Amino acid sequence: VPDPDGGLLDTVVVGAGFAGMYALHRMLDSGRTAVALEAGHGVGGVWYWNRYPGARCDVESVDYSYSFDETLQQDWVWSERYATQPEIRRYCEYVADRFGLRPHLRFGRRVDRAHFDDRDAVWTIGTEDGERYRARHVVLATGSLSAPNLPDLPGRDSFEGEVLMTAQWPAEGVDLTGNRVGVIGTGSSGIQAIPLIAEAAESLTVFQRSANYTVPVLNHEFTDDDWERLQAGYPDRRAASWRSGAGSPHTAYPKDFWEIDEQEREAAFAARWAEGGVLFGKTFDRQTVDPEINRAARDFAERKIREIVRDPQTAADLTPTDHPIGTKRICTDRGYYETFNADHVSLVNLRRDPIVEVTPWGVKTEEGIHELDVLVYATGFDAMTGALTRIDIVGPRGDRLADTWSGGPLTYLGVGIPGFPNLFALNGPGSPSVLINMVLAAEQQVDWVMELLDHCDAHGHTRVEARHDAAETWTTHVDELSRTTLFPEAPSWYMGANIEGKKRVFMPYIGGFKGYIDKCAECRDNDYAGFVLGS
Ligand code: NA7
Repeated sequence: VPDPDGGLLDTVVVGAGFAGMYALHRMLDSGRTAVALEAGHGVGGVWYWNRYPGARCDVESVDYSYSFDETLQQDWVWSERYATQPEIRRYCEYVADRFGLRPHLRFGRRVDRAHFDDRDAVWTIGTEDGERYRARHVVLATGSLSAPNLPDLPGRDSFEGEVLMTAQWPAEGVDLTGNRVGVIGTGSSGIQAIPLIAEAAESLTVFQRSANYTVPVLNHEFTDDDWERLQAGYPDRRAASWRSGAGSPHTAYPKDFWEIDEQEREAAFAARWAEGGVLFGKTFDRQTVDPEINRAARDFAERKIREIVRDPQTAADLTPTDHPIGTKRICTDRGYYETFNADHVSLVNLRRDPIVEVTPWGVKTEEGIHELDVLVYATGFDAMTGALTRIDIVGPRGDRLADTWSGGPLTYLGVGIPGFPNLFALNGPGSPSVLINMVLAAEQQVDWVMELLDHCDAHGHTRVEARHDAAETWTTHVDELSRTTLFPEAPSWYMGANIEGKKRVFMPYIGGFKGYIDKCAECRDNDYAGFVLGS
């Protein structure tokens, strides 16, 4: 068995995105031996792969960045309010260099198995190329939106033109000039890419299964003055973020929706819309809880669609019908609705005119044939669990993670998984992850896992495993909390609804970042009740 690191490691980290890099940094910093195995040929995780035109984070750059090192925070200068994929990737590369991670990063390694040997309490982690690593602990920093979903459309592989996926866009870019392009999928990725694809292509056909709400991103470059103000404000901004519900310093309109009149509500929505970005989805407290507040927000957003899109049928088709606003991740755009006013852009509403098959020449729907040179799949991810269950993870009693989760994921605090000792998921199902700023979420979880490992070492425990009953209780709590909101009404990827055959359960913890931090602290302060510590 080739063991490139020649011995037993303290920890193998799977993935070198934001979470994996921070986990590796903390492990090394505390004197543990560790490597991070990464499928990509560079760091960044989703920001390594998602190179489609227009790819940009919908959380502001000054929030979607590490907070653990004040000098890093002061030294790195973000150029825009919302950073593009290339800039985020450059940031990740910079962090890898600055913290000396490179000697411990192994690129081009896609982990496909992790088996626990009960006799010596060691994990053997394998890559697709047949390498084997042995470690006491495994940290799964595999990402919540990293396992791409390529739908199994009839005739899919017969298409003779170029096939692209937003989640695996070619590094060298693609020149779409003069091409007839089709895009399937209108989530965040499709909505960011479509205006730019339309600019380049001879014609663009958008195949939409569900319309989504999108808000203009209103990005801008930072001036020197902006940056000076932002840098000075970092301590307060971060402090507010750590106390917040979503890991960023923003708050809802200061007054209750029901205490103000129609005019003030309208002004509040208009002000949020004018600020740009996803926060429109949280203009008022309880907007994703109270159906009437939600309806008011929807009415405002839907009026915007009708104001922009000239063709009434297209405007109606672009209006979401299947979910309260904000219960699917709200999208942000630059000129998305305007794109549909161009003569060379057309929208196919798949609910009225479904895809029959993909043919060598394009896409056949019930009402016609759409001839294409390029077909782009912006069809999302097997969210939250996909990256974990695609790895053959087997615990000491022979349990396979993918099987034990077939009825829905079971975790304690999103981090510990019963049946799988010494293995930790970061931003896993049952943690707030995709509902909040995932960079701070990753920092918090890594710090918490490090404390747990240090506690085990200090007390001579060589095994730590989430208790089954604690995981059941936590997972039920996660589910019950979601039911106090409108989120379960949406057929979203939060619910697993975008993947055929996937159990529909609301996967992220919706009790907010601060609420989650408190739950984790409570567990620690109770001597990690909820985990079995032993040897
Ligand atoms: P999303 O938000 O899951 O969007 C995927 C889109 O692809 C969505 O419109 C889907 O429609 C559509 N889709 C998926 N499968 C099909 C099939 N079989 N036929 C037609 N259309 C399909 O993924 P994104 O990459 O855009 O964004 C993911 C997150 O990344 C985003 O929220 C940000 O937080 C970052 P559906 O809505 O399922 O009907």
